Amino acid sequence: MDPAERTYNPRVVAGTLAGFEGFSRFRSALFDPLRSLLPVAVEVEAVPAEFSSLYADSFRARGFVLDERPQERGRMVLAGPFDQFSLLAGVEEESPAGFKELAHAVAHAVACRFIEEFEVPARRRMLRLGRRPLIMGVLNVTPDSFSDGGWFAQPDEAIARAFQMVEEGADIVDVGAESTRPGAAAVEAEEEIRRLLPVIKALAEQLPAPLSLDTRKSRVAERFLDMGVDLINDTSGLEFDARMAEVAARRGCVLVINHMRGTPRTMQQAPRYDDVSAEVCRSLRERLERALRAGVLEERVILDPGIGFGKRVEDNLDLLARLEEIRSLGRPILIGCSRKSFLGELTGRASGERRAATTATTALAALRGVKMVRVHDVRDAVDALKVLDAIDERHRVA
Ligand code: HH2
Repeated sequence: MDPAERTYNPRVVAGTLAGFEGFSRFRSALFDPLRSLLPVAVEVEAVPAEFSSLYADSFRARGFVLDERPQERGRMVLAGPFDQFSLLAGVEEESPAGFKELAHAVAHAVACRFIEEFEVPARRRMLRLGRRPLIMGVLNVTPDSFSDGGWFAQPDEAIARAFQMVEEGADIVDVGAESTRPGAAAVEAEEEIRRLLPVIKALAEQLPAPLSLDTRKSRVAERFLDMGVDLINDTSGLEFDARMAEVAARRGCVLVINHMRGTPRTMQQAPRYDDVSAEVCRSLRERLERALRAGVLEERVILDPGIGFGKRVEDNLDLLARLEEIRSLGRPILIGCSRKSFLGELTGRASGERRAATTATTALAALRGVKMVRVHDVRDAVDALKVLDAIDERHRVA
């Protein structure tokens, strides 16, 4: 070949570090040469002022790069390749005081961040959460839900809708009888049970998919766990009813802990965060620990950052942009963006016309390692995930 005609055609290809997260060309379950090199940055907070420069020196001595700026607020950011973080799990030195605990916590967070698959034991079956997120279909047996209030308030309609969603590809059906839309009034437990009873009775016996119950009340949870519900989806994140964690522990159900600030009635009254991702992570961590103290098995907990629950549009966007930070808690993530008002604010569309906007969030969630998406329009999510799967398949190493 004439050297003048030769072109080496050099390109940064998908599958190298630049494209590491999206593609798996050089990876397999057993062999992952790039993981060890993967650059990772970890932020920690609440570092005691008197120790921060000692800790920073200890990390530097182990080859980490430190970002000095955030230290004023007790924060520290350290960066290095994945393998270097793994080595922190082996730190044994007791000096400087407290460094060992910090090093172990950091190593744990990094190891958790890259967990790709979870097995979550539900009461009657195992939920396998892998590369493709599971689809949780929404069934509101309420007169007043923000997007579908009253559509399925009659038991027959609700039951038929649940079967239809499973036929369309829903992996789980989430039934709720109390709207948590902003400004909604609380519903008494008796009324919630009255609305749910005929629906759950039929579905627990017949639906060929796990059943989730969206409730904040332990009494309601208990009533329907006895009937065969597999998951409790507590939108208040154990805040509303102090007995909820204990009931979930005793009955051995899966527990979804959702982040909500305030109550549905108050949550949209001037919510404010300095760093929404860090604050939601911290709060979910505390609630996870509360659940564990009550006896809930860690392997049964799913975490949800609570899109729209006491958050401004920019907070929801920040959370979605930084969804992967929550993965450091080591539990699968669920998100629910379906038809929510921030999508209306971004697109100018009414709740019934937010399907395309919702689907964009489903695709994003899948690419960010979310393990479950809660949607009203199941078919849209199924189609979006099929397309992503087909693209991903082209790059997968068996
Ligand atoms: N969103 C809603 C209800 N439950 N549960 C979890 N885990 N995550 C969510 O984002 C979530 C949820 C709100 O949506 P919807 O059920 O459609 O409305 P309403 O509360 O008005 O019934």
